Amino acid sequence: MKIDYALLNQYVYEGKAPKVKEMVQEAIDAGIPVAEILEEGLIAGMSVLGEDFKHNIRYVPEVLIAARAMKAGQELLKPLLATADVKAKKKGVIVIGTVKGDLHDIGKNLVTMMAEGAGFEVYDIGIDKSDNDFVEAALKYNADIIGMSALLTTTMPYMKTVVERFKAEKLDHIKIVIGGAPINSQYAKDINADGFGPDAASSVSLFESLISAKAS
Ligand code: B1M
Repeated sequence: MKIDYALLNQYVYEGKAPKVKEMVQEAIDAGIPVAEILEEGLIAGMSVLGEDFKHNIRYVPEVLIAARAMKAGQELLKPLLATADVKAKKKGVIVIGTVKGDLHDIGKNLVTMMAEGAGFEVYDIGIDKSDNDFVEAALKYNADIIGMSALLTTTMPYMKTVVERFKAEKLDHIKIVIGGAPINSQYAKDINADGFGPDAASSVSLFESLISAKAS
């Protein structure tokens, strides 16, 4: 069976949650790989909307409705990423959140889903999180890795505050990985983070290499 990704992209764009759910379920039933449905069906639709949002062709309410539709699709994919065999032995503990002042959570949720699917124990602390929130959660869950997300150029500097707080608390054994549309690897270096995740799949590979480096 062939999935009409252009149509699924259109449904995400238009925020038609029931249609998105229906098509994602069809794709799942047809045995399409989950990563493909995510990338080509959901993320691609949201990217087009992002461009139109940027050029004032679409506005916040429309983006919110699309985000809801995208989440409806993600919910169906989530259990498939957390398969039984990867659950058996956890690879490591990750605490993830979106930084203070920032309410964007779609990318963070994708990273969470993929990391859980790859066998990590992930604690998603949500959006608008302070350095205190990250430190408290890291200690509470005995984290190996902190994942931070920021989508705004105005909130990305807060990542530095969190990195510095971890250094001040002498929590250097906890690795810090950052991601989000305005972030790049140079910025991660500049603020002394341990890595940059350009997308969900690469973030998971990075988590794996940080855990193996820690173990060796
Ligand atoms: Co906002 N917004 N938004 N928004 N929004 C952007 C980010 C923007 C680029 C749009 C634009 O102008 N083109 C722009 C930022 C401009 C800038 O800072 N330079 C913007 C703006 C301006 C705003 C507001 C200020 C708008 C306003 O109110 N005037 C406002 C701010 C609110 C706030 O946060 N305080 C706002 C609000 C919103 C909504 C609430 C309407 C909604 C968010 C809904 C939600 O998240 N629940 C929204 C959305 C949806 C977007 C766009 C359209 C899409 C973001 C998204 O979900 N992308 C976005 C435009 C765009 O990015 N094209 C935009 C899909 C997602 C899968 O990608 O998040 O990049 P992304 O995640 C990727 C990677 O970056 C990486 O992996 C993910 C999966 O591959 N990654 C990580 C992300 N986090 C990671 C963490 C990691 C590792 C990897 O940790 C280890």
